[in-house]
Amino acid sequence: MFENLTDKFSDAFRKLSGRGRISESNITEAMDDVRTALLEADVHYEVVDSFIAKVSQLAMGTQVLSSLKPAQLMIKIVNDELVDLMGPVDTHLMEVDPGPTIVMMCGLQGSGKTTTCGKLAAYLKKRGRNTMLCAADLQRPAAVQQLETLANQVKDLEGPGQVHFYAELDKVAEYGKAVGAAVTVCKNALKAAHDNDCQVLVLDTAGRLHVNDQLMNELRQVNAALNPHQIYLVIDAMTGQDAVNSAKAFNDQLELDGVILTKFDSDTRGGAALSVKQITGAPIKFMGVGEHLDALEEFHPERVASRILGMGDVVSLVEKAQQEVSAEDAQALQDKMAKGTMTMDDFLNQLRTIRRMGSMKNLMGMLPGIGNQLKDLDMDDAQLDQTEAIIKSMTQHERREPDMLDNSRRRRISRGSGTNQQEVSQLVKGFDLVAQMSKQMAGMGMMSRVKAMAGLGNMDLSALGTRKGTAPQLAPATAKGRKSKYKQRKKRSR
Ligand SMILES: Nc1nc2c(ncn2[C@@H]2O[C@H](COP(=O)(O)OP(=O)(O)O)[C@@H](O)[C@H]2O)c(=O)[nH]1
Ligand SMILES: [Mg+2]
Repeated sequence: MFENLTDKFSDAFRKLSGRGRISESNITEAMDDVRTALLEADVHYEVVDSFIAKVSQLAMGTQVLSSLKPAQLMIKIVNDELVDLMGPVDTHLMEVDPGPTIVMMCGLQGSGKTTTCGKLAAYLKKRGRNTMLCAADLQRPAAVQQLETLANQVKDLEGPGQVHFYAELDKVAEYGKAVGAAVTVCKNALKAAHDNDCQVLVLDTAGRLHVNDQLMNELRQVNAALNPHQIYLVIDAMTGQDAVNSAKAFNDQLELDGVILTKFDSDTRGGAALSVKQITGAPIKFMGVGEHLDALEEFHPERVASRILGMGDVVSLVEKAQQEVSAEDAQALQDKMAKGTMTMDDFLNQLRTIRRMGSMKNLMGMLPGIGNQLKDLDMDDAQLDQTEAIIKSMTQHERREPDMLDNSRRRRISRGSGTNQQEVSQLVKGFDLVAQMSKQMAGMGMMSRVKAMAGLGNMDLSALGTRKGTAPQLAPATAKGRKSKYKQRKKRSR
């Protein structure tokens, strides 16, 4: 499913991935690729045009979170717009009281109407609804029998609801001669639905290979006579733009309430899924993912977008990064890092952020601030609590200027935090290390930063976790050196 589209999108984003920032020219280039990918997936050209325009505009206007990579940001923007294009989620099946809710299924021949009627009855049975299935496709006796077979299969499924079947086989012979045979059957089915206490009546109407007047006349008659609460169009997801064009024709005649996309399990290019909402305005309600009765899923645009892009992890990472670290916070921290005025409190906040992001930390390379340096750090909650306890035992002054932490202060802090002096020292070492690196990196351009980062992977930052026996590999400043640095700084600030 969507394989081609997924590949093409990856190519487009890969081209962006070498770029340091989002610029007008690389957006245009990437969007050309995205446009081609969508057209090849048989997405309706009007949909493609508006999609590209929207994504470009958003990309130009988006502030790049300091070290988020352009490709990652573009993936997020494209993802959100795909969701927007297909969404919002609307699996609500309008139910009226008193029932039954009349659901009319329509669509071209072979799109999957009859199968979907059976699936819908199974879906409703599980949810405790009584459903009447009405065979309103009178073109062939086999069509009636197909629905009956399905109804019998649904009866055997688990679930508190009941399933009933209504048909008038003799009307098949009348079909095409007498006008309104289908209308009569549907009206009688409604009575039967009342009599059998059904909450839902599903009408399986006739289809044609192509939209034609005869078909539309018949559907209009049923619509006028029964006034269904919901009219669903069943579309074969494999048929791309053709399906969308016929969807437009159905919608003009019937005012669709929803769309059901079938054959999502097969190798669909995606065109129908991406176009139909915008072209008809009707929400996609369900998708069929197989021939069996249980192969009906509620349609969730974000899941489908994620399948199309195949990059769900990047999307959720960018979301988390945007959530956890606001652009201003990141800028403020970067300024502090550049000036070498990062405090123990800033440090603790970053550790907390990373902890919240949990398993995402392997992707932390793009987190603004010092997340980069801490990404290889494996710190569990207990270690983090200990680190916090140590920092909380420091005075505000000490947190701002850890250089002043001589032996007697360290002793006091270790007693206050219930740790030993060595653990306090290790934390200070770790802090020094990160502060040094941060200061160096804050002065670098994007490219040198990336290079410096590559070297960081080998560095042992375990000292930060204050686990015994893991010394940092970069030689920390000696206590003496630190003291004199502190004095120097004091002198400067006077
Ligand atoms: N793989 C797959 N096949 C489906 C799905 N829905 C329907 N079909 C198949 O499509 C064919 C036509 O379905 P049918 O319900 O008879 O279409 P109708 O003419 O619109 O009533 C049948 O062979 C179904 O088994 C689906 O979601 N996935
Ligand atoms: Mg059928």
